[in-house]
Amino acid sequence: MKAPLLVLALALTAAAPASEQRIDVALSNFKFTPSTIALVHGQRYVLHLTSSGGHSFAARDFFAAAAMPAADRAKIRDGKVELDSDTAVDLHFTAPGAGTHPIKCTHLLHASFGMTGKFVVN
Ligand SMILES: [Cu+2]
Repeated sequence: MKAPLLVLALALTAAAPASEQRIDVALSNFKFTPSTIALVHGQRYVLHLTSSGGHSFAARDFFAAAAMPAADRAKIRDGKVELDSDTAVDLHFTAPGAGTHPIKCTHLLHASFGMTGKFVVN
């Protein structure tokens, strides 16, 4: 009687909706940790941004391509999210099609000091 149970378990696994995955990214002088964010097309995520020091998370192309609830899209201004020191912002989204999208901090000289990153969607 084990085989029917196994089939049932596999069927339930396949039918389960994709759950939201959390990604933590820390902004600090002068880097994103991690700097490469790997995503899977169609997967739902919540991006949890935290900052020590004032920084921005600018990813205009990615934000334009990703599906996102209006409440979270409202946190984005001119392609970026601004974070004061010791603050956090959550962004829920569904990963867009495969591709690479740049991330940078737009504060003066921060990107030239190395504060850049990328989304890589597969
Ligand atoms: Cu910065």
